[in-house]
Amino acid sequence: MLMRKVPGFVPASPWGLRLPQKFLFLLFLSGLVTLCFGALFLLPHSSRLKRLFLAPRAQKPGLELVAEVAGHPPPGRQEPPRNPALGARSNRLNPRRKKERLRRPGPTEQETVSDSLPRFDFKAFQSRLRHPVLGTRTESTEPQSPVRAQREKIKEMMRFAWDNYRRYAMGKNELQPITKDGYQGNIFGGLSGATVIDSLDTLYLMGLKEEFQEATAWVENDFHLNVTGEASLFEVNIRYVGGLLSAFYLTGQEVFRIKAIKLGEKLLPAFNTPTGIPKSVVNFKRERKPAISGLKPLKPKPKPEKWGWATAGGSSVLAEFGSLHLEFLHLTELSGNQVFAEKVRKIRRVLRQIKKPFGLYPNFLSPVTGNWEQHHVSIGGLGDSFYEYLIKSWLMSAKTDTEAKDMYYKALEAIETYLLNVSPGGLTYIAEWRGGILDHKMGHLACFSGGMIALGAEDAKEEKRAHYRELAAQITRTCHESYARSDTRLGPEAFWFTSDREAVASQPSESYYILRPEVVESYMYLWRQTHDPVYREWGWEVVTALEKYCRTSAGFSGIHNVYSKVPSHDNRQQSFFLAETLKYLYLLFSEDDTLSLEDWVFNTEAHPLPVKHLDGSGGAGHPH
Ligand code: DMJ
Repeated sequence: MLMRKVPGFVPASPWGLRLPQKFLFLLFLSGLVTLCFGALFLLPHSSRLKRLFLAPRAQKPGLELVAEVAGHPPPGRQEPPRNPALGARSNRLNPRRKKERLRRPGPTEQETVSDSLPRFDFKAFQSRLRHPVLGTRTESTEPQSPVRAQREKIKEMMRFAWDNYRRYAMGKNELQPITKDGYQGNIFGGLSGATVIDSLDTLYLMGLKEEFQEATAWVENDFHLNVTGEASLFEVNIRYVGGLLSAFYLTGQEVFRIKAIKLGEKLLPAFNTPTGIPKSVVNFKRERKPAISGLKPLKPKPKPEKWGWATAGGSSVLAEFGSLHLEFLHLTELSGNQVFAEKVRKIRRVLRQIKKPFGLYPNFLSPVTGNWEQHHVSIGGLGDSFYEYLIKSWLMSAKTDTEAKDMYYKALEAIETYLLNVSPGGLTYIAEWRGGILDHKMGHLACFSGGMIALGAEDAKEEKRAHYRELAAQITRTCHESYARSDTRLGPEAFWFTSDREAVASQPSESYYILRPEVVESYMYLWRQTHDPVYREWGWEVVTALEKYCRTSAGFSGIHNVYSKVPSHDNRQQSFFLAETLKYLYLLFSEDDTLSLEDWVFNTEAHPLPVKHLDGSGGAGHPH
């Protein structure tokens, strides 16, 4: 209202309102504001106005962030696609992106999910370790020693393998070094970045700090779990879950713990079988979007279970369902959720109770009936890591899991009785058993057993210890022979013992080498047990051969024929080359207290998992 100035009249305010009028006006105004603000809550969830005025913190916190941990960025946060070849490094170096992240309102995904997890006392865990994680060696106390130079060479190989992966295939599962691109494959159910996750602990161990940070940044920003597809339970467990668990135990960074647990949860549907023996394949389903209320994600409707897969070759494989124990116990340890431990205890119960032919464990079991499906026994592929996980469960439990120990030594005795042989040329080998008939061959995969038997020798009955040490050495020597008898000094996928050949492949289809670790794995354990220099010599032969035949201009590749000096590359840099082969080689040339076997067991993908020391008498101080 405009008041004309009248002489003698003193206005009540600059606007000419009297006090009661002013009061009434303010009352009306505040009523109007309250009404408008309240109306925002009635708008649909997707309304732009609502998103503009109600910051995420004002909404039910956390849900979209939980969804993000589970694998997909929530709407509105998607960033423009980046050059996949630049991947995490570009994240790390892009300060704008960093700023954006810092500006994000509300809690970070880590905080949100951590809130629902019990606290893990990482310092207390570290204090229980007997040795500093990376040992007491420092480069300055070991100047220019030949062994240091060898270690440095292996570190250079790791850097080269990583750099090329990062350059040509960042975020893909593996590098194809000849075509210089990425390989995705279909065994991981749509998960990506197997090489990143498999490399984390090796990068950390070797002190490749910048590369480790790149890998970590990728896990934080780009490792999404909300994928669909059929995955191998075993492969996802040993590579992804194992890799994340190790990365957590080495660094204490919550992102690894959270993603390991989330991924572990995605594996649980595989266990929905009548026996509790998991299926080999787990079907990852995309998590449904939160309901309109934004409060709770919709539960997928349960589908009636069909057991068609069980009758159509749907057996579960001993090495697969028998190699979950270590990781699943740690998932329970880190999450406080007993479900993981219960699943593997159930498997153990079935295996303990089932009748075993001659004390042997066949490789195939029906998850529906709980019966063995075929009487094929092997310490190589299909059986291998089941035996490994028995002895390592004993060790990881700080020698309290006597059930695992008993099962291990009994199984080993049966293997010795029925499968062990010595060739006319004096080579000790473990054959394969088909319903009582022996195949006199060993797979490359079976060569891990030298290391396993060495590891288990120390806790055997007194009268058996020396025998197991010798057996471990003999098997490892045989595996070395399979390398020494090839033109490339690399070993074939399988080798035979017949009247006319020993420790060589019998046909081209088994003459390939795909950068596998098992032979150098055994060298590492035998070195730690005996300090016999021959294991370092043999390990160095492998380094030389890898450089000569497997190194290409853009990474390392497997070769089709170890009996040809002209390499024909298979165009794959397997993720286990970075996880295992290079790690075991590096450890072979390191001190014994680097990832000491008193503190760590290696899962079957060489990811170190800590021994559960029961007391607090660790002298590790502040591990590296
Ligand atoms: C790895 O994934 C693991 O070592 C597994 O136990 C067997 N196969 C490969 C390496 O050869």
